[in-house]
Amino acid sequence: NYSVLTLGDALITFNPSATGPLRYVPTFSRKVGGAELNFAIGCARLGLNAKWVSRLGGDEFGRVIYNFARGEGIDVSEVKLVEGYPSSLNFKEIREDGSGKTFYYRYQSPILTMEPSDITLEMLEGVDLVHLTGVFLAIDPKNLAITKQVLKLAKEKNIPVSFDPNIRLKLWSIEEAITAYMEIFPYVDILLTGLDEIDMIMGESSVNSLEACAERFDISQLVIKDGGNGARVYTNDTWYSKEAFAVNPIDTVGAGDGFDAGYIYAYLHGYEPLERLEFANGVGALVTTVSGDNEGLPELQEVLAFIRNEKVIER
Ligand code: KDG
Repeated sequence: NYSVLTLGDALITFNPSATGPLRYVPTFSRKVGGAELNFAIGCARLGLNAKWVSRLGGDEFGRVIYNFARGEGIDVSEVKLVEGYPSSLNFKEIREDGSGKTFYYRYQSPILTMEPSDITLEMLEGVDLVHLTGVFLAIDPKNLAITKQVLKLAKEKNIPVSFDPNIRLKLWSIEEAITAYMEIFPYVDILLTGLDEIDMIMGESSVNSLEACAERFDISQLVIKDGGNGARVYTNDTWYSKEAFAVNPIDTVGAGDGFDAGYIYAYLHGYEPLERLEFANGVGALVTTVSGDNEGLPELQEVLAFIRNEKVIER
């Protein structure tokens, strides 16, 4: 079986009990979120081995996240609970079309206790792909050094790297983000980015500028996610595109992480470019049909049935 490793922060996510402005929502469901953790859960549900490197609060909420990740079958051997650092919180506002806003209460994330020296070659033993995202970078300037340590060791071991910029402008400015990405992109083999994000990073996302970006950084698969409009990939000097599946979204948060997990599963299993996009679109679409950042992440049979439009016996 294939193994992936990811590194990142997690939060307790409070999903609103009603749609509309948060100030009118009196109750919330306590859930778990975090872009890289969502990715790891997505991979594990599809049947990959997923190792998640993180630091959690040494409080009750930290234990909720730890137990949740463990329950999903994720390798948490590199996750530590840190006393004195409360877990970070994220309150979500959700609108009728499933889109939303994020309100972070994320001041002294436990992940700030991590150092580059915490990343070792042994951690990468047996790993077939490393996946990183810009959320971890956005949390603290020091996280660039940790990310680069992972990337250097991955290169040393010839492990392919996928990266999702996951721009979070509530955590840093676009200028800070671009400066960090320019240091990361040269290490990236598979870039999984939203169309709006690559637009912000490159200044424009014309076909020419995207191809130039892939060539400049030697990115072998430049994957562009465009939500309900589908996705495309530029690889081996060719563009492939696949339309999205039509669903009624109720909570779109986490769809991009699901897409990433689906794409990486399909890539590791040798799917062709169009099949990778179709599979990833399927995972992303299913995520949006369930409330929560990761509850809708499907198991393998579920995605296969969905993309083949097979009837599933429900009762
Ligand atoms: O991609 C989904 C994430 O945004 C969500 O789970 C919370 O990690 C998170 C963040 O910082 O936005």
